[in-house]
Amino acid sequence: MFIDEVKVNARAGHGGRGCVAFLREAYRPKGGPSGGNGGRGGDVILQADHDLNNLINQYYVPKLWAENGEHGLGKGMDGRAGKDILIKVPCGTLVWKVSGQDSLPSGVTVDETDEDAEVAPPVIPGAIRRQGGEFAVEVPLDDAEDKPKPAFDKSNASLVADLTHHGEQFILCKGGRGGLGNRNFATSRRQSPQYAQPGEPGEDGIYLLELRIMAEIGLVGYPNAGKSTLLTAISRARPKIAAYPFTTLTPQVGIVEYADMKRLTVCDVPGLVEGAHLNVGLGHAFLRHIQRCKAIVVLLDMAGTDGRLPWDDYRQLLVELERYNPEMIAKPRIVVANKIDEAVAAENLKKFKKRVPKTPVIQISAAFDQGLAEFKEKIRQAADI
Ligand SMILES: Nc1nc2c(ncn2[C@@H]2O[C@H](COP(=O)(O)OP(=O)(O)OP(=O)(O)O)[C@@H](O)[C@H]2O)c(=O)[nH]1
Ligand SMILES: [Mg+2]
Repeated sequence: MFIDEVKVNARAGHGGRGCVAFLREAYRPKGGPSGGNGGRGGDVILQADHDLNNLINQYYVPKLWAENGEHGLGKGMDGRAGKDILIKVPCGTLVWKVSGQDSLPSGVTVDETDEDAEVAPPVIPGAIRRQGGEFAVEVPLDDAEDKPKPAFDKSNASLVADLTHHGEQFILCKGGRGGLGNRNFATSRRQSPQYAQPGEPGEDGIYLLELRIMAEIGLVGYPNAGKSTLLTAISRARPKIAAYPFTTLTPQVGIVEYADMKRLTVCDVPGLVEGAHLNVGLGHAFLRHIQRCKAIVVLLDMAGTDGRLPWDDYRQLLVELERYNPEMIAKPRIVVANKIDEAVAAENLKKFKKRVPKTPVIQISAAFDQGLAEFKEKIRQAADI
């Protein structure tokens, strides 16, 4: 399953609360305040990883909760910090924060039992009042049925991060600080402070993770134009190839290698059809993956195998790209005539050149390895590597 959009519920760990305790030992009947500090809550960290190609892990585990810090203890023992959680996401993941939706649903019951407390804290100006277990909230996981649905509405979401490079990290939610124990509040005038700080709550929220594949060249064309055949011919990618439309159902990335060790990533997206910008066919859902490409290859079936005319295809493809995002049309574009091995292709190409005179066309046969060297050079120039 290819998942490129997912809604997650992230929550950093809460800080542990500080402890109120007094040391009592043999020969030290008044050992002074000894409450340890609470540990900090764990962070939720996202990290881009080039070994991943979609967000399937987050689809199955949308709850990204880090550990809470432990509470401080007597005898000056500090609580252990909560463990961070590191979530690996594919390179090209955008992170949107959904406003107005808290990860803590309303009506959450707060755990009031406070068995660890040694002394109930009085109100002291300057110290944060300990509020029972206000931050020690265990929130029930959302309904199992409530699985992330594709095509999320981003109108009330703001972009907070874009993880493009392998290893790049982003702290999605910062853990809360641990509270200070009462030993920190001892002064010469108040030698037995009866209070300690609560831990701070960790950040939380609902986020949308959206993958936009990081490829340098995007291949677009009608179904059956030969996109997957072309990708197979120029790279080691092995997408399925077949003589029926919508063979390719998910974006496929191939790496084209050159003699001087340079590499170029090419992304084959499912075929576009008229109305793709309105989500007809599979188009809309996958056009986002070529949004970041440096150049776009428009692949035309010059033999008109499916009964369409190449110049109509070309015009329609440009319309779809422009309607989806006008920036797509401003990118460098390479027009490629495929299936040139077929008899009717030469005639169609002549007509195409008449109808679209100013556009240079590269002629190839992806299946029979014609014109591929020139094509590889052209995409390299377009990507400027
Ligand atoms: N004669 C000829 N046939 C080709 C050529 N390139 C591809 N084909 C055939 O065209 C058909 C479709 O090829 P695909 O590579 O699956 O096309 P696609 O554009 O990836 O199609 P979708 O994944 O459905 O969008 C297959 O039967 C290929 O064998 C070519 O250069 N010449
Ligand atoms: Mg294909």
